[in-house]
Amino acid sequence: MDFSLSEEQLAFQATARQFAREAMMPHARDWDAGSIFPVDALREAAALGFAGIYVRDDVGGSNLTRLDAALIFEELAQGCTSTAAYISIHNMVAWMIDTYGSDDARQRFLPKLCSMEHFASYCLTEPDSGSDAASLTTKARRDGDAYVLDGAKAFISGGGRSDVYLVMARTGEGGPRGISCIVVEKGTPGLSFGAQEKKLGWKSQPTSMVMFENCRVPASNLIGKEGEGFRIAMAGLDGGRLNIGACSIGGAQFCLDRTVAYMKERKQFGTRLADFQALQFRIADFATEIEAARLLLHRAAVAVGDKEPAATQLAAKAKRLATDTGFEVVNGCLQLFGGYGYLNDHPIERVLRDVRVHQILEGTNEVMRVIVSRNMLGN
Ligand code: FAD
Ligand code: 2MC
Repeated sequence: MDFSLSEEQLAFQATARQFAREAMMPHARDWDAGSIFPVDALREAAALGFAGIYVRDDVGGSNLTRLDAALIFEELAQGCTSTAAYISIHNMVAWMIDTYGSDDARQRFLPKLCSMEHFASYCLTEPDSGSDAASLTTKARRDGDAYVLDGAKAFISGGGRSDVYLVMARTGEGGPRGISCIVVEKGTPGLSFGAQEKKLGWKSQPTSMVMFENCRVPASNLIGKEGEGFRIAMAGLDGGRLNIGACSIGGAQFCLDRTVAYMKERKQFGTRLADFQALQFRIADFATEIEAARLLLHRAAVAVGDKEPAATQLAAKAKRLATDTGFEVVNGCLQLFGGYGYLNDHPIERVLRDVRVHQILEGTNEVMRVIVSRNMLGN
């Protein structure tokens, strides 16, 4: 086992850190307060190679590994957790098209996704199909050289703003084997959007329903083969779950660093917070838990990258641990800031609102436990 990072990894980790500090951190509060989707900053991130991190380079991708991506997302999340998480979803879609799409689809969609001239959304969840994703009912009917989609997707990140919607739709039998993965481009007649959802966090990215009514797209927009859509969606999520975990760890590290500095300054009972052993022990535990979650995440990232048989299990374990740890650490840091932690003068309450949803989306943490325990019990 080699726990050291290569020269190259250290270099793009430093690039991501610098970008997060200079181009994201100073604006994150305004993006949150104004629900601003920061298009210019996103395109700057893309110019650094962060929009197609593990997409092949012939279409503008960076051709890096899953571990590289985890390093990058941990840094970006320190700048703005919500915006980093959107970049993660965009990367998931780009990877799915790169890995399973035809050459024609790769050439049509990926260059503009890698530069973020176009933004992407991942459309799996429906109003009546959340954790039980294979029960989805959005239909795609083959009609000559087209698919015609009817149905609705719920909670779609980037909804209304994205240019490319990667939609899991039913083309065949009930259950996971009747699902296909199809690109729908913004502007297609029959594609429409619900109102923007009002959320606790993740405010720098829009979320809405995405509706299809007699929505006709070229048959060449099919990604992979008919009936492979569920497996493609799950394979995408194996990587997405790693990145969401990395975003939680980044958010937690950001808050812990600020808390340590605050404890050295803030005095009560004539002494610094840093001198209370009860509080010293708490930050020791936070640092230990972050390190443990990060290690498992990196282990899972290698497993997903190398397509190890245990990859899905490890990704589920890592997502569960990293997002639970992230939330607990950020919440603990807020406590150490006392009343000031609750005010939006400090960034901790924003990060708390942003990381909370990581325990729910890309598979709830209960679903992560379903994945892990099913494998243990053979259920
Ligand atoms: P449900 O599935 O109804 O679950 C309700 C509760 O029951 C949860 O606590 C769940 O863990 C628990 N539960 C369900 N089944 C089991 C079980 N078998 N065992 C134990 N507990 C169980 N989806 C997309 O496709 N694309 C997106 O871009 C996207 N972005 C999102 C952005 C935000 C801000 C949010 C909030 C959600 C987003 N989602 C997106 C949807 C998200 O993935 C779902 O909310 C999530 O998968 C849970 O589905 P649900 O909300 O229908 O909850
Ligand atoms: N990679 C490849 N294939 C996979 C896979 C994976 N990680 N996981 C499952 N499959 C295959 C599996 O092998 C099976 O294939 P086959 O039909 O050839 O036998 C098929 O998919 C069906 O698998 P299951 O029998 O395990 O399916 P089940 O219906 O029991 O569901 C479960 C499994 C609960 C794990 C899945 O429905 C799930 O992950 N639910 C959570 C949904 C979710 O994560 N939503 C996130 C939406 S995106 C989001 O929130 C964003 C913010 C972007």
